[in-house]
Amino acid sequence: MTVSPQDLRYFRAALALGARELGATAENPAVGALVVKDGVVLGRGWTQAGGRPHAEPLALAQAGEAARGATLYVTLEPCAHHGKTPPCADAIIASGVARVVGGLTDPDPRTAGQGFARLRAAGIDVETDVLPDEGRRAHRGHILRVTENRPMVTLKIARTPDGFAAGAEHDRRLAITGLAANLRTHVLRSLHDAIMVGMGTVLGDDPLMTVRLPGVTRQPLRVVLDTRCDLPPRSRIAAGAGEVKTLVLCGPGADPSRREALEKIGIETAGCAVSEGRIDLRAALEFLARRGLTRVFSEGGPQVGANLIGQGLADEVVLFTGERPLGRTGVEALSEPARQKLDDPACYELVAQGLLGADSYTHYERI
Ligand code: AOF
Ligand code: ZN
Repeated sequence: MTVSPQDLRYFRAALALGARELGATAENPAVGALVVKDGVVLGRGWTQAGGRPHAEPLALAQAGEAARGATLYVTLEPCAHHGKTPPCADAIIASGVARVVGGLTDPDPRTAGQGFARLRAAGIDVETDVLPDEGRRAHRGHILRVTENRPMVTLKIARTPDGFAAGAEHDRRLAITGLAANLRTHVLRSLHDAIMVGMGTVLGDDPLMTVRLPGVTRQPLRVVLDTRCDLPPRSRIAAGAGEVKTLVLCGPGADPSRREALEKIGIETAGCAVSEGRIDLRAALEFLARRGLTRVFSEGGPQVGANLIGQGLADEVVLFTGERPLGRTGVEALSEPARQKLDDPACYELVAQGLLGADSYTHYERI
């Protein structure tokens, strides 16, 4: 049996279901599952916020007895281990489904092929690796956390059409993009576990780094890369730390009394390795992965962005270009080497572009 166009349609629907809690399931992947028989969808499930229950048992429970003889579409290999929930592979076998159309093998060593193998051993007809590019995109955070000990990183850059992120010193606040692009930014934030920002941006823009969308209440963790622990207690990030979880990563030389002052107002601080006077990005990401984070949204500034791209750590890059030129010199949004790397087809693929009101966007994925 092979995968039919109809299968691909249902598999895409499962991917869309999985995306429902994207940004809220860490440290688990956001998986989607669909139970279908004779062209009728009998059950739909997706990994719940917090990572459990998993997608498959929910879809199978909805289908109930009718799952016997049906096809289960699932965007990632079903788990084979007894973790915080029993193995999904066993639930699938018990449900009596005849066929499983599955995505990529789960790199989690507790599963790593054993989920599919167990289904086959039980006589279920199993297809694997369906739509691998889409599957990798959907589960990139989980895959990178398991295979590279770091979360995936989406880097957002906003620039004027003449290439600046801000005016020169003392003139940094600058509205580059309009409402549509700003709303898109909030949606993107909401699809990540954490929002990461460098101290330059905090001092220059005094951002809030929260999701402000009607109906969205979950706030990603705010992560500030702050070598010397300079975060001003009066900054908007520090002032709001009571309501939104905030983590300051600082270097070993940071003044302990400053760390204490931040801890007192509800900000978590942690020491992190430094390289060339800045928080080492790889070390920072490894720290976040150990905390179970899988998806990080980096918003600044140009220095952090250039380093993420330079070190091969910017997995997706969303570039917003506003309509009003700065018209004078300022802070470049993208360093020359970073721009070259983005334009290099051996390094990045342009996966989407379009307009958002008067602004434009381009979306790249690391090869
Ligand atoms: C699935 N379906 O919907 C998800 C899976 O600690 P546990 O028991 O929740 O297991 C966590 C692991 O399960 C996680 O590392 C990943 O390999 C897998 N996630 N598996 O069958 C799901 N979210
Ligand atoms: Zn599972």
